[in-house]
Amino acid sequence: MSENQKKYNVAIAGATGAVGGAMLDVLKRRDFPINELRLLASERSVGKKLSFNGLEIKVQLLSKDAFEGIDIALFSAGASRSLDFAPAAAAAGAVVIDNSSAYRMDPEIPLVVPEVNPHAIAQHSTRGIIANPNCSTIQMLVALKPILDKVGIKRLVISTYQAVSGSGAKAIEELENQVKAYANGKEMKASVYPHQIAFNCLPQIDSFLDNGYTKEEMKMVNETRKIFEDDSIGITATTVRVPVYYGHSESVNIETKHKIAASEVKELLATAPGVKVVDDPANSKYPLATDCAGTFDTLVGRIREDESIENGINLWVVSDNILKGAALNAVQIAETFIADYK
Ligand code: 25A
Ligand code: L14
Repeated sequence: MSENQKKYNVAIAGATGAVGGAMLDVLKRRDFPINELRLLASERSVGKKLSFNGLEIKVQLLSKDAFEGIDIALFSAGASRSLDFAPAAAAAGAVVIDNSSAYRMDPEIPLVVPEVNPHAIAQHSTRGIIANPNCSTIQMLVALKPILDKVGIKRLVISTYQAVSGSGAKAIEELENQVKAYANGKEMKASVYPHQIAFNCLPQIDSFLDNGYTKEEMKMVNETRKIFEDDSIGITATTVRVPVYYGHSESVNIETKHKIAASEVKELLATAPGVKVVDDPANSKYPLATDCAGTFDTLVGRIREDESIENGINLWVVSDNILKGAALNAVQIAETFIADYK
C-alpha cells in the first residue's frame, strides 16, 4: 500500500461471527487501504474488543444510524439482518457487500465472483448493494470459468461435502462437543443440526423446498445461472454436511458443449486466477479440505474425462468456505470496486 493511496472507512456487520472474524483477517492479510474500521454486531457483543493491526477496536451496536461516513459496509450477520440494515447503510452512502442470501437473486443487485464476472459490479449504483454468492457456488465457478469460456457448458451434476463452519461459530462448537462426548462415552447432543453430525453425513443443508431439493441445492442452480448469465445450463445438486471444520469439497461432473481433453482442462486451470491444480494421483495428491483451510486458493484435482458421455469432464474442487466462500470473496469485491468502479 503506497503512502498517498486513498483510504476508506469500512464497517463489518456481524464482526464477531465466524465470517466476520475472517473478514478482519483478510483485510489485514491483503493490506486493504483502511482509514476507519467500525465493528458492528448484536447487543450481546457490544463493548467486546477485537484486535486489528495491533489496535483494539470496540464492537458497536448494528443499527440503522451506525453507517455515517462509511464507504464500504461488509455484511455477514444473516439474511434478516441484511434486509433490516443494508438499505440504511446504502442510504448513508456506503456500498454494501452482503454475504447473506437476502439479495442474491434480486435482478437489480449484482452477484459477483471477481474471477468470473467483475463487470457486474457496475450495477452497484442501482441499489448500493452487491451480493456475495453462496460458498459452494463461488468455488465451483472459479474452477468452471475457464472451461465455460473455452468449450461451453451444457449441464452440471454436483455433489458437495460441506464443512460445519458454513453454519457459523455455534456449529463448529457442536461438532467439537459431539466428538468429545463420544470419546468420553457420553450422549451426543444436537441443536444446530437436526441429527448428530460427528461421524455422520447429513444430506440436508438449509431447509427443504416443495420440489424436494434443499435451499442450498437451489442456490447452486440459480446463482450459477445468474453469474454465468445463462439460464439454459442444466444443473442438479445434492448438498451434504460432513464432519469437517473448514473447507467444502465438491464432485463436479460437467457436460461440455464441445469436446475437451482432461489434459487441456489441466492446462487451462494451471493458469486460471484463484485456482491451484493439485492432481498427481500416482502419489495420492489431490485437493483436501485440511490443505485448503486458511488459504486463498481453490484447489482442483481428479481431473478426468467422463467416459459415459460424449463430452464429459469430472473435477474435485476444494476451497476454504469461510475465505473464498465468504470473507475473501467479499474483500476481493471491495478491492475491484475501489480499483475500477468507485
Ligand atoms: O441467513 P443466511 O444468509 O443464510 O446466514 C445465516 C448465518 O450464516 C452465516 C452467519 O453466521 C449467519 O448468521 N453466514 C453469513 N454469510 C455466510 C457465508 N457467506 C455465512 N456463513 C458462511 N458463508 P456467523 O456465525 O458467521 O455470524 C453470525 C454473526 O451475526 C451476528 N448477529 C446475529 N444476530 C445479530 C447479529 N448481529 C447484529 N444483530 C443481530 N440481531 C453475530 O454477532 C455474528 O457476528 P453476535 O454478536 O450476536 O454473536 C456473536 C457472539 O455471540 C455468541 N452467541 C451466539 N449465539 C448466542 C450467543 N450467545 C448467547 N446466546 C446465543 N443464542 C457467539 O458465541 C459469539 O461470541
Ligand atoms: O447461503 O450452513 O451463504 O453451510 C452458506 C452456508 C447458508 C448456510 C449462504 C451452511 C450460507 C450455509
